[in-house]
Amino acid sequence: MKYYISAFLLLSVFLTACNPLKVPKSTMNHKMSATPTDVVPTKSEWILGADPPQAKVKIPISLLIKDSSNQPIKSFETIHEKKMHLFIVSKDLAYFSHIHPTYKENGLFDFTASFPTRGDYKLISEFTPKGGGDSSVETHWLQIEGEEGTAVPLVPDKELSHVVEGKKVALSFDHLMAGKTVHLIFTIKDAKTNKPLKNLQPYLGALGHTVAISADAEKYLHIHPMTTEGSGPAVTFMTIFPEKGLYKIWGQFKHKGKVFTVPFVINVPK
Ligand SMILES: [Cu+2]
Repeated sequence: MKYYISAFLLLSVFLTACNPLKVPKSTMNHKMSATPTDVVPTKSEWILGADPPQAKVKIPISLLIKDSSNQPIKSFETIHEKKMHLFIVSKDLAYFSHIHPTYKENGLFDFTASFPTRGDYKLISEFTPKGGGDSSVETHWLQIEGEEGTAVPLVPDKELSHVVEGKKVALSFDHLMAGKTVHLIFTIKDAKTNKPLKNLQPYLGALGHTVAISADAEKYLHIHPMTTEGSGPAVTFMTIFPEKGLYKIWGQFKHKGKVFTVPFVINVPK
């Protein structure tokens, strides 16, 4: 099997528990001799430009990335066209945002974010210090004041098909089980005509990006497609869900110059 990865490799992926569970790049390049994950240990300092931070207001936020001896890390690899990818989710996972902080200097990244309602939000930053083989992740919980929203319960989708911005997106799996390699297949059609979309465009250097976060927001997976070729209608991703339970998944794709995001809630069995 082309995409087979060994038990040894799975083990090495699990050992990086605090980092995104991802398949090492060498496997993504379809080589069988996968190198173990190579993550540079980091620390972070999050600096808020508002105290207390309020909902519905643009808040400047800085993020300082340091090495394990508290020195700023100064250079970063450009991965998928950016030096840092940052995801913001609300505690109930109803809110999702994917942004790209600006690198200033001396380990400092800047961005602004506005939060829809009062509550707790998790900020998940992903970056690769120069020379690191795999990405490092730094996260931060942020408490936002202001108007209360309505908490949305996380319920598994009855049907794995959603219409978003005129696209009908279906999600399927080959073998969904915790701790096992799974292929996620997104199939994208035009919602009106039901015709498969064959002209998807690369978004940030890949045909799509998928993020999966566990119900408690503790487990984070950033998944890229199996190949860099193709343009739809099917886009296949491979990952390993570390534990059973509920996960929310956001698939992001680009069509006619516009990025669209399609969320799913799934229950991963043991
Ligand atoms: Cu990104």
